[in-house]
Amino acid sequence: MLPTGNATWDVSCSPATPSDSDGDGVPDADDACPATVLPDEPTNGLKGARFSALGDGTFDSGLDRLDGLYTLTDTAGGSATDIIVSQGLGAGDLKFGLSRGALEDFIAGLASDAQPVSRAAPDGTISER
Ligand SMILES: [Ca+2]
Ligand SMILES: [Ca+2]
Repeated sequence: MLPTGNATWDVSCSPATPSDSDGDGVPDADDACPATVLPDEPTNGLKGARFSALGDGTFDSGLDRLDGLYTLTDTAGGSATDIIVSQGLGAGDLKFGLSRGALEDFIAGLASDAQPVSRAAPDGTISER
């Protein structure tokens, strides 16, 4: 049986899906490049181990075996063009795709910017000797 009497409820709802302004699959709150244009295509076509972002959230390369190895989640929503521009990379990257080294450097830079994980105990206590 339900309790009787007056009860108040304080309920707030958040949207079912967070907004993703550029539609790259990475929510705005997590998107390092919130104005990504997809797909980004190098002007002269992909060459070898160079990458560009497709519309499906993965990176394509000039080598079939590397296709899909990296995703827009890995780059926090940054396309090859976003990364080339933000890192001030050369015209060669725009012509032939982002080099694998530059792509991996960008991803590594994102990881090092991450906030340190809190080590507080779940109940908030701090044990002392
Ligand atoms: Ca996004
Ligand atoms: Ca983005």
